[in-house]
Amino acid sequence: MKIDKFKLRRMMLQLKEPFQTSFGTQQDREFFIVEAYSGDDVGYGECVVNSRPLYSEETVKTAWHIAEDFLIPAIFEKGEIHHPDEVSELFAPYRRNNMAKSSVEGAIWDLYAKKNKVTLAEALGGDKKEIDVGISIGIQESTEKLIQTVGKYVDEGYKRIKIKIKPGTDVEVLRAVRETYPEIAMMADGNSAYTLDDIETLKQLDNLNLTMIEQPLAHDDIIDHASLQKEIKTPVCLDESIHSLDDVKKAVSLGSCEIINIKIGRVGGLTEAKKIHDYCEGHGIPVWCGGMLESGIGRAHNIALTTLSNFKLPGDTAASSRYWSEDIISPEVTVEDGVIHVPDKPGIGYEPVEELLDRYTLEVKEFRP
Ligand code: OSB
Ligand code: MG
Repeated sequence: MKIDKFKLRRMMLQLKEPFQTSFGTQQDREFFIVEAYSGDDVGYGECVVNSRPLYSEETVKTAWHIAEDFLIPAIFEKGEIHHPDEVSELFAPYRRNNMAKSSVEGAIWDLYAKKNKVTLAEALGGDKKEIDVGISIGIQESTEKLIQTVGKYVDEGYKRIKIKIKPGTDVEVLRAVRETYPEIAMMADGNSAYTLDDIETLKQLDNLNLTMIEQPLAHDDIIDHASLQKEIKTPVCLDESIHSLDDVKKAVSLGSCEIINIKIGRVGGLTEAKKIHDYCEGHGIPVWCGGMLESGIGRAHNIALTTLSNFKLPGDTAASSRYWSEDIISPEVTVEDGVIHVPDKPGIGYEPVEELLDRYTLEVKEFRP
């Protein structure tokens, strides 16, 4: 297939409630959408980047720049694309900028699936008809509020509750939740806020029967995480430290983690995500799909990826209504009894609504060969 046109849309949605992590609080959700046009078909990708470089080094501006000035021209220069796996090869000479790469590659994956009249899940090789989902809860103003919030999502059926922690808002808070809900699958995400100096605190988490602890130590570390994993029985899960299959191989060989969180944007796209999935499957490392507070478009990509067999643990892909009073796709993503039914329409399987896209678009730019 040949791409006739790309359209980038910078968008702004408002989260229903602020989302607080150890690195900051977010209410505005600025991001951009990539539309890839070919004949009568359009493929959609989402750049899951943030306005500020707090989670990773990329921002909306840097990712747009990389997409506009390097990635889109590389696609036009190549001309014919036979399979989306060619895209990550084409982008490989450009270092990092994974969220930018993933957004363009994602639009091409959707387009490819639509042209071949298969679902994105099928194009990736996934065959689950429904996927188990959990939810990620931000740091709350009080323990009572947290317990109440956990209760709401447990009642809604979410299969695993993730709670954000930071130094000072961790052991006591999690213990209170555990006492209230002795049975739930519960985990904590430190978003790199701890160091090995906090080892005593991290060891106390070991008594709370957590499914895992996600990225407690530095965003670029796999050495200290290996030391930590030797000291605790709770599985360590890496998020921020993993940008590629090579990173995974090193982390697994060092024993830095027992579980991997795969985010399509963080690893540079679906092709790399699938490689990581396959490698982990062969090495007995379960994976799950992380989230970046996506709009419906990014959410649809996450759902398709999660249909692969080694996504053995519930991910962070919650319902549209958990984030937005109005999502930009039809139908919205819904969760029933902790599962999402995988759509059976070609491509991402949810239709972006033109009128809603326009309503939340701040800036549009089109590119032709
Ligand atoms: O660390 O997984 C994370 C959101 C933004 C940045 C980083 C993270 C998160 C989440 C939310 O945990 C996941 C979601 O609900 O999309
Ligand atoms: Mg995380």
